[in-house]
Amino acid sequence: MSSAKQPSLFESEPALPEGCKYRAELISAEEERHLLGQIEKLPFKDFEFQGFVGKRRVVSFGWRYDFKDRELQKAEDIPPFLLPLRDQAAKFANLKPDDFGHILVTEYGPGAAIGWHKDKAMFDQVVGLSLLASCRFRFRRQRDDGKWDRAEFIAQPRSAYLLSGPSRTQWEHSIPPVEHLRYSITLRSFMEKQLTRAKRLRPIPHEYARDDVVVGLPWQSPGSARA
Ligand SMILES: O=C(O)CCC(=O)C(=O)O
Repeated sequence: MSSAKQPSLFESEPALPEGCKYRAELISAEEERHLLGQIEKLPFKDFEFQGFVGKRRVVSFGWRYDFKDRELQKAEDIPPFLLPLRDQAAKFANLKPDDFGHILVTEYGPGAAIGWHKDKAMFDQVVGLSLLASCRFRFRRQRDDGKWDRAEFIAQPRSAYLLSGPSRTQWEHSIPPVEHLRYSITLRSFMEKQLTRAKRLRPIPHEYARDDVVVGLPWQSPGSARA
């Protein structure tokens, strides 16, 4: 499906936020199997942020955001098996493959979730691919009257979503606990100035790096922050 909106059963169901695009079956079942075969071998690390260990495990490539030093740092090069996917994601997002200088692979074991957050301001466009199992992908944005606009879609295995424009910068997103093992591959482009600045910094070698942050669990009360 190339539209930004999934079929709506109810008139009142909100459309997806502006700048969000969903594409079912971005990759084939065979491509998914191949990716999973390679992903299994990755040295995932428990997601950890300020002493909290989540049920997610992550690996970063290209660049990573260091939450302690609050800056981009060089990570292991993007491995060859992810390059064809990067090409497909770039086409989907109308970008060049090289624009995606950062790729995060996340493993969600049953019960794992990601809390409400926006991606860090240094990132620009975001493409997320889902593998193996589906999840609810939820959006929220607080209105001036304090109430929340909400939207969501089901991210099916092999599908991709794009977050750009307001869906990326104004809306927070979260994924409630998944029932079955799910992997996601998140490709992020950079705001130009941020990457230029990061490149001036001395690259810190990382075999594979931890990344990401939970900002309040999805079932907790609203707290706004950037992840
Ligand atoms: O797993 C996903 O599709 C979402 C990942 C995400 O929101 C993040 O890593 O910031």
